[in-house]
Amino acid sequence: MRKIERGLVELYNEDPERADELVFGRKAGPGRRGFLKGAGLASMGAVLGTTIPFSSNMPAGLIPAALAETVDAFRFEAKHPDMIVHNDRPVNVEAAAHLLDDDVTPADKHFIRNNGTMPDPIDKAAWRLKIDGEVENEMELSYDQLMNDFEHVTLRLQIECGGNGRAGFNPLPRGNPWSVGAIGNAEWTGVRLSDLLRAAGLKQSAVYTGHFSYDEHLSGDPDRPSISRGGPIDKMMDPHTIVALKMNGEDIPIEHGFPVRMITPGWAGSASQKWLTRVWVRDREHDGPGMTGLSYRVPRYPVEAGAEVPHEDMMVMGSMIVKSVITFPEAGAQVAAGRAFEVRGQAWAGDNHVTKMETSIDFGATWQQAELHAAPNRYSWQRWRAQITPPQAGYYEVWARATDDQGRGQPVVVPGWNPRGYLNNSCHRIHFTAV
Ligand SMILES: Nc1nc2c(c(=O)[nH]1)N[C@H]1C(S)=C(S)[C@@H](COP(=O)(O)O)O[C@H]1N2
Ligand SMILES: [Mo]
Repeated sequence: MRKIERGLVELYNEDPERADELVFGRKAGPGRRGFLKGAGLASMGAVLGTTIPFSSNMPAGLIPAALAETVDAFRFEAKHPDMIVHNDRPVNVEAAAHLLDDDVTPADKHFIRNNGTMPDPIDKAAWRLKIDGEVENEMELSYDQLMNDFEHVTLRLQIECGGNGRAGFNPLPRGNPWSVGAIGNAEWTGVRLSDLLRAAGLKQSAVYTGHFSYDEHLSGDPDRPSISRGGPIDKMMDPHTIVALKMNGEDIPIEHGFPVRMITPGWAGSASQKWLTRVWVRDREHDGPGMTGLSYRVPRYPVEAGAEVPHEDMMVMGSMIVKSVITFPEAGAQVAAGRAFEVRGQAWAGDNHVTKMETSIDFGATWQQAELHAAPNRYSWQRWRAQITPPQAGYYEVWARATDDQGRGQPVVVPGWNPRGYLNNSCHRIHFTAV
């Protein structure tokens, strides 16, 4: 277990004004910081090891990304050593941003989010998928039937936890304090859920699905599902919503849902049931664990940070929103002053796609357009690249901002607070030093 000193970060979280005063001295003007001098320069310099050329642009209260790094890490077998483990019961592991540099996320760099137990794998031959509820013909399908009787598709699909970015909210809502790495874009092979639902024959009354699985609730109560979410029938009939049998061409690893899981790409990851055993077609919004109260729901109207929101004013989340991550260089890189170097990453936008990518190295005063690649298929993330030249030696941050085809961009600051801390799509920032 590795611990990093984060006294200043704690201070910023608890009392940002005092922290700012300590580090930057008295404020230079409304919402602006002065140039680092005196004690501020000394304390920040000691932490960062250099100066901040654009410090006068730095919004007051903003924690330099170099200080906002993750604090604890211990290892989880089968995952890359740089993965960040938030919890071991249930298992919750996210990727450090630089691990997301592959266009296709390998299993050892894909985040894990469990709500219940990590189940023992069940035999493929014994496994069944039941499709029941508002259908003409209830079905029970074997693994072999899914392998042989239905058309297969192979797609790169993003799964992002609804709470990815939660760590940025203040006050911090309960739940895993995900940074930016609860996102993956593996290549999944399986059958379209729409083909299965058509084979079962949807009734007119079919409006929603409820998904079930064989992992157990942490209480050990076998009648209590760990999580059981679903989605509206039009999303479930989308040809990219699949019942997956393979991850990156191989059996799905147990932690990602062996032998069969759903992928509902672009929506909160919780709609992608792992260890799938049943799709219950319903005549109303599903009401399993994870569908009601504050879970995977957001207020119908903006609320102030820390507000208590009546459950009836909450609505189920749909698509995730536009977002991007800087995957290269790794935060803290050292580069040559005055010389261009490549910065790159991935961008995605839930049900939409990304149409513009920009970077800034002067705390958002100016933005440069980056090169943006098209997705190989809908619901895959998109690669972006930029050439960046730091004008002189010192401490810098790269900020990255994606905009989607609806014209919606990522906010620089953390967006609207909600009780469980979903949908934080604020710009990812990393620091680097030019020497
Ligand atoms: N059966 C089951 N499916 C589940 C979960 C779970 O706890 N149990 N967690 C969900 C959540 S909240 C997310 S974000 C995704 C994460 O998928 P991954 O662990 O393969 O990355 O799985 C979803 N499917
Ligand atoms: Mo999640």
